[in-house]
Amino acid sequence: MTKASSPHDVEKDRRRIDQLRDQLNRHSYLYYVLDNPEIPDSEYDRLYRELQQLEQKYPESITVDSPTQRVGEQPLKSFSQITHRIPMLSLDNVFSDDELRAFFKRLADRLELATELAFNAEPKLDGLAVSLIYEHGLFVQAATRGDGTTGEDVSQNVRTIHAVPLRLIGAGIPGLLEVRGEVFMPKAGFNQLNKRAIELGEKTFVNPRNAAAGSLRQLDPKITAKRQLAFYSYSTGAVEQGRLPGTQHKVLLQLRKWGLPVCPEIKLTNGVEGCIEYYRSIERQRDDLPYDIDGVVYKVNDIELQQRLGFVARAPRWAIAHKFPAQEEITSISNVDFQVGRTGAITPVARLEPVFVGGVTVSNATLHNMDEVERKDIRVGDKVYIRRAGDVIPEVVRVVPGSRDKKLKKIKLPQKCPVCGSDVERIDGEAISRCTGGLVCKAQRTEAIKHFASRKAMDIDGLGDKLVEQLVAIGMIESVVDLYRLDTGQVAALERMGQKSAENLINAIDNSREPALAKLIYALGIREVGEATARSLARSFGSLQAIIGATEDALQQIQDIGPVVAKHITHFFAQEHNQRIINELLKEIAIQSENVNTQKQMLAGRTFVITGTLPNMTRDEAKELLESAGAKVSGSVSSKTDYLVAGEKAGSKLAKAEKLGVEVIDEARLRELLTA
Ligand code: 9MJ
Repeated sequence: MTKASSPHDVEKDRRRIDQLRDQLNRHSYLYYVLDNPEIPDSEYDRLYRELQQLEQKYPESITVDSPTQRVGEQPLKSFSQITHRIPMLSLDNVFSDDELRAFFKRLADRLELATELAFNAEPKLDGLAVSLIYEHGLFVQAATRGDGTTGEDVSQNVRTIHAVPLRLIGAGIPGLLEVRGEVFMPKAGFNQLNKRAIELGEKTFVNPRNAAAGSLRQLDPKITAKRQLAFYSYSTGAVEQGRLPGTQHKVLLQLRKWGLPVCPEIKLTNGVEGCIEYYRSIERQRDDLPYDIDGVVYKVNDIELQQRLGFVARAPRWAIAHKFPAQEEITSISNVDFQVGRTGAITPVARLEPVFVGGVTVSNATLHNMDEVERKDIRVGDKVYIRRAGDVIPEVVRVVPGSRDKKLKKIKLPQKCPVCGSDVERIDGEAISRCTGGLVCKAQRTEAIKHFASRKAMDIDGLGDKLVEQLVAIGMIESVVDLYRLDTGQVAALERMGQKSAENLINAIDNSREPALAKLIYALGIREVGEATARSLARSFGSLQAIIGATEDALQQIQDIGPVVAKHITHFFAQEHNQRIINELLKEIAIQSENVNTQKQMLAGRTFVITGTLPNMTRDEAKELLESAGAKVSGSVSSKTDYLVAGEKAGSKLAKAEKLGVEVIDEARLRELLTA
């Protein structure tokens, strides 16, 4: 039997409810707005459960701004329409520095200003514009932009977004405040959502923007609540019973103080040159940012000047979006070929009608593997979206819906290797099909030689991909051993080759005759043996003979080597043609001796991230030094990072490290750590 609560206990519980609600809201603020959490997620969850339990006991104490009240019970039948108090505008675009300069000139002429104008520069988030209404600090409504005049009431769904505060904090909050901003899905949440969709055989979203839109337009808020949506504020609409600061920048800082999230990358800049500098800096950071952007926005900072400038049609004269070159374009597939890689992997490649995308002309795009071709139902002749982001290989994203006007044939995997005619096999459960020809296959041989010569392997300067293809095509080399048997005269006789370049090439080949063991192992191109594994093998076994003789069990004793990699290694050395090539190769080269595990692993267990340009070494060199001292080198900063090595032009990683309190060191300090 439960004991009846005394009035004293009830009072205590109610105080605890208030306290928990405030604490949880504060921790959300620290997490979403300041990006500076004080407690781990598990502690947040514990406080949340405690509040939930107490609220169940005292339902009359539940307030609408309680963090437990984000997800409503009832799915909607449809969204109702909301007329915006002040129309929500869109932005005009420019795509080049010249167009931007013309925009600035129009501004200066209109304002008759001689001095440089100040602008607030902001990343242009690729999500959905929404308007949030706060009455006396309490969240009461959210609407989509719609056609700018009327939008849809998505209050139930926006409530589920943890970054959106249900109650504002601090002083001077207007009686009515309309906050405008972008609801978006961070890249991590998008990748996770699509990964799950693929696992469940469901349809994937084509990009984070569509995923955000699809999630916000759910009639059932429980579905929206499961999607990782975020929100950044970028302007205000209606304001009553209160005042806002007089510049765009200060308004955003004020919103942040009231508990609303604002993009951390906003910046005050001056004049056109300041804006262009900002554009370049954000463009450099683009791939590292945790969310998708499609450009930057500049807004005249002074609100009085904004008012003087006014609007044209549906866009303000005082703001402009400076867009990045489109990363997605439409073109058509003229053919599909199958390329054979170093390990025999057969990749379908789409030949395209050339299209300008992401700043370059693209005429080939990867289709990854046959599972992807099936899933996206891509056929020759289809109109497709091509995507090229950063340095990533262009890919076919999807067929343009409704564009297929005739019966196009499905793409079939060839049963024989298109290069050597050997059988093609596909291991059950793997997405990749492979040519079984091994080094009999000219394509595999060519790729193996390219890899062998590459910078991180034997580093043969001047022996680029094209030259390797040429040498293999005319039969001058069949394997890597033949490289060491070339002479200057032969090479000089090649097309587009002179005596001097031939001499340089032969010198570069000669310079690679004394490789470090780790480099040689990596250069052999054993499946799934990357640089780090090659280094571990070299360090643990000390000689090529010891590695060749190692059993799978012995190999698995090494860090990072599991049963699959161990099998690839023993399989590689068991192949007769590989044995033959290694024996021949050893007549041509002399492997530098390796000190087995004698090097002190003084940085074992430490995780480093390297960013920016270091004064005296490349990032690869720094990585190599760190790894040989036992450290782990990671690509992104997290709470697990011990040190960020930052050089010049360090970007978002530096900002993130500072935020997380990760120790930031320079090259000099890195050297100290390495020699300590
Ligand atoms: C985005 N999409 O990030 C505006 N936007 O301002 C920013 N959009 C905007 N500002 C006025 N940062 C209308 C739209």
